[in-house]
Parts: sequence; C-alpha cells; structure tokens
Amino acid sequence: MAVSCKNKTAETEISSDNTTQESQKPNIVFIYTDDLGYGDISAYGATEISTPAIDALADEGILFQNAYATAATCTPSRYSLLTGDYAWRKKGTGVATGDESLLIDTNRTTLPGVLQSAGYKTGIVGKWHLGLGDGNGPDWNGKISPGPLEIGFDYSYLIPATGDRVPCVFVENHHIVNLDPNDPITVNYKEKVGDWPTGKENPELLTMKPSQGHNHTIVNGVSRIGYMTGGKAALWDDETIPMELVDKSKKFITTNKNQPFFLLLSTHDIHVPRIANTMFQGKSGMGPRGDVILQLDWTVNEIIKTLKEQNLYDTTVIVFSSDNGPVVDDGYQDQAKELLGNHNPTGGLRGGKYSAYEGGSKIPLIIRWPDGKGKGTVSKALVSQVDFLRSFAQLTGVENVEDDVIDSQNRLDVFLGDNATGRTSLVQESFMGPLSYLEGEWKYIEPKDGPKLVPWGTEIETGFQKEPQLYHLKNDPNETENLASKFPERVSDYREKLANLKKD
Ligand code: NG6
Ligand code: CA
Repeated sequence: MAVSCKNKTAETEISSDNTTQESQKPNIVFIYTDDLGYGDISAYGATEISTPAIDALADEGILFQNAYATAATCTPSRYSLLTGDYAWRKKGTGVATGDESLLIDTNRTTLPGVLQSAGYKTGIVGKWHLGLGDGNGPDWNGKISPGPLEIGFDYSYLIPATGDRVPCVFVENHHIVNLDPNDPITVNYKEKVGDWPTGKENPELLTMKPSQGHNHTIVNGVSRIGYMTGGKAALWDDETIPMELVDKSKKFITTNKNQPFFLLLSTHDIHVPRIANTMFQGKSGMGPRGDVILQLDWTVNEIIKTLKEQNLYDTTVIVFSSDNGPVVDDGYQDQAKELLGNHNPTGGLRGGKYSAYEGGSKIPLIIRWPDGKGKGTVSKALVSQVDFLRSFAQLTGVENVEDDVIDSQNRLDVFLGDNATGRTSLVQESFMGPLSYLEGEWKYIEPKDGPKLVPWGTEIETGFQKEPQLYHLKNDPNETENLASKFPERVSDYREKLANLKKD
C-alpha cells in the first residue's frame, strides 16, 4: 500500500510528490469503548436498544463475530492493544489504581509509536488507565510524565484512570486542565486526605449510592475509589464527559486533517458511574446503563459527522470495539439490574467482565474501511486486539517492527475481510490471573482455586475451578459442558502450549 516510513524524504525536501504519498495512507480512528458487551448493540443482535450510528459502521464495514480483547478487564486489554503483547508478560498489569506509575516501558515498541514512524500524527482522547509518571506515580501538581506522549502519542487528553477513580480531572498532555496553583490537588489511595466528605461518612450527600466499595471521596455527588482534595476548578462534570471527549476529538481531527492521523478515542461510556447527559437520561427505558449506550452511539455519530464535514470519511478507517465484556452491577446502585428487562449484555455468552468465560473478553469489533472494502461482511475469523500493532504497521508501510513485540501478528488480511480464518490460537486473561487458551474450536481454561463469583454484587462467574476446563466452543458456545475428563490428551497439549507461550 503506502511507502515505508524509511523512504520518507527529509522535511526540507517535502515535495508535492511526497505529499501525495503521505495522503494515500488512511487516517485511523479507533473508538475504544469501556465494558460494552457482545450483545449490547443492535448490530450484534440487541433488540431492546437501538444503536443506529454503530450499526451504520457495521453495514458499511466488517462485523467480527469472533473477536477478543486480550483480557476481561481494562488495564491488561489496553496494555495489549498499545504494545502488541499479552499483558501477563509484565507484572503489575492487573486493574491499575488511579495513582499507578506508567505501566508501559518508554523504550519499547508501541502501536502509536509505529504509526508515528509512518508519518502519522497520533492522539489519544479519553480513558487511559495505564498509569502515569515514573516509579513514584504521577506528580499531579507538576509535569505528569512519562505518559502517552513518551510512548508514541503526539497529543493526549485523558481521564487518567477510570470515571470511578480519583482524581476526577482531565490531563492534557503533561498537565491537569484548569488546575489552580493556589488550590493544589492531593490524591491518596490508602488513607483519607483533606476534608472533603466521603461516601462512607456522609452517605446522605450522595446522588448515586455505591452497591459495593466506591465509598471514598465524593465528587459531584458520587463517591469514588480513592481519596482526593484540592483542584476544585479542575473537576470534571460527569454529565458532559462525552461532549468534552467529542470536542477534543473533533479538534484533533480538524487540526491534523492535512496529514495522516491516528486518533484513539477511548470513551468513558459505558463504564460506571453511568451518568448520562440530560439529552439521554431516561431515553432507553433501561435506566442509566441503557442511556449511556445511547450516549455512546451519539459519540460515534458525532465522529462520523465530523469526518464527513471535513471530507475525511472516504480516507479514514474507523475501528469500533470494547476493552472487555459487560457488567450489570459494577458497584453503584444505578438500577441496571432492575431495569434490564429482556436485554442480554453478553448476547448469551457465559460470564461477563472479569470472567474467564467468553463473556469476559469476546467483544464487539467493527471495522469500516474507507473504500467500501468488505462492506456488509460478517466475519467468523478468530481475531485478537493484540494484532492491531503489526497489522497497522503493514497497513501504513512500516516494514520492520522490532522483536520486542512478541504476541502481535500481522493479520491485516483478516481485518480487511480477505481471510475468513484468522488466528489459529489466542490467549485470554481473566481477572486475578488465570489464562485461557483458544485453539480452533476449543478452549482450555487453566485451573485456579478461588471464588466462583466475582467478589462483589455482580453475580458474574469468575470461571475459577480447581480442575482444568475444556469446552468445544463451536458446539457449545456457552461453555456448558466441561470436556476435560473426556479429552485428557487435548488438555495436556493445550497446557503445554500455554506453558511454552509463557516462556517466550
Ligand atoms: C473494580 C471496581 C469496578 C471497576 C473495575 C475496573 C469495585 C467494587 N469495583 O475494582 O467498579 O472500576 O475495578 O474496571 O470497586 S475496568 O473496566 O477499568 O477494568
Ligand atoms: Ca473496561
């Protein structure tokens, strides 16, 4: 397709010829949603809720029915997307706290770094949750570094961790937005700091009550995980987070429209706390969880509109996916369970967010190519988000990706809809560590002793069992019959393959 970055002429020599070559490279907008399930959108069969903008991407592009995040929680999935490696290779990549140090080595190959080397302007807008700062964590009142800008992004506008973790502020490039130096911010994940009320001490002040945990500092009537004080002028408004992220995305797109760009729009929706904007409150009939799905669809529509207005729609690849499976009650009393009705967030898969079962990491994935490539295709190919690094390297003409990228495979033909088979195998990581190994039609889950249900009110099966589990996904997609004792040789084969992968 496009020329390798290695052939790029020096800046002083930029000619019209060079401009033409660069403009052949498609822009990439990657919309990475949070906790959106396989069955949460109408493109994937939801009948109780309608997501027309997302569905339009599927109509115009390729819908993948066998796509996986590498993990059933956020931090490890995101780590894999950005580094091309399974996160279990690096210690400490489970769900990150809100004051974690940067989890990605600044000297390693990354997806944005690869695209930068291909001449792209790279930006991330939205949820980060991969840690910030050096070994001592982020310097909230000073320069917050290293972070996205040190691993290949030219621009960042971040929710530092999650919407339910402090600090509830945006970080633009290296600094908190609107931070008043006379009102410095303090964050602590171990003990209370300052005198702001907490959900535990002052539940009467809450507009949304926790169902589990989430009882530390109250910000905007919602108690969060972690304590903070100060930085009042910098606090975000939960009801306008999506508008803020859309606005920053639009600015990034319009500013960089004359060169290839990569935008990772990492939404807060549909993670907790689910606080829809007034435009969407009560609109789904399913309570806040349904309302924020409609809000997410609005976000997608705004991005499509912007690309069309800027005449970029025909030169931009749009990827839409989720970081892990869905959860109904994730720690706040937002009536998600009571109002769910006939909606099934996993689309019938067993488990959900956190789980070793399919509901944990089988996610929606839609890719809409600019030239109508693959239009209307439904692909059953086995794909993993870890493969975007090498596949987009291929797409953008980067010939050599360093060997430090272990797990990513170039599967551009699959993403383009030209190969219906995909990977032969992949690995999934569930909450608290156990791995699953998928090969062909089979899935093996490592034995792990532990709670059968996620330890808070989610009613999600962890998938932990003392004995190995083996399922035939083709015949039994809901993992109802453990075939491990019937096929002991298969179990040892997969156990060994997993052990070998761990040695890489
Ligand atoms: C859990 C939180 C949950 C969510 C999750 C991370 C409780 C009881 N649960 O610890 O609400 O924040 O971490 O979600 O505190 S993720 O999508 O970012 O991985
Ligand atoms: Ca998530």
